[in-house]
Amino acid sequence: MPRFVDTSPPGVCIFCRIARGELPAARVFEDDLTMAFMDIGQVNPGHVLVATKRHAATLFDITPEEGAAVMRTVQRVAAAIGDTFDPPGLTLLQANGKEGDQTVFHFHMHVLPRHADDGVGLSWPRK
Ligand code: DGP
Repeated sequence: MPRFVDTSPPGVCIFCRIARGELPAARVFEDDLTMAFMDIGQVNPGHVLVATKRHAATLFDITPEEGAAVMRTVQRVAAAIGDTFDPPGLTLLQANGKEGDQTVFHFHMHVLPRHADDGVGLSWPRK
């Protein structure tokens, strides 16, 4: 199974700092294993990240329980995005490794509302 290098210096992972409450974030949901907060970059309005609370760098570092919990939270968040923004489409993205476009090495999934001609294409997640 391929694994990817965690490039974040020990102890300074941004999402661990958000999980500990050391960095501000617009949180929209949390449970025992996961947290959901607005992406600082907002590719489209309502762009949310769902992350594990525990530090796990990539897909290969989460437990099956964390994976299931992340998808439960993704479904909740997607429903809330639907109620709030009523987007006609929704894209999920989960990046692994530098070459896979991962920039924060703490497992997370993007939940992104989509609209016709919103300019989000193959260059996702950056317009
Ligand atoms: P990825 O490239 O898939 O690893 O996504 C990382 C995302 O994390 C990127 O869309 C921007 C977002 N991000 C980076 N730093 C922060 C931060 O300090 N707060 C929040 N809310 N989001 C952040």
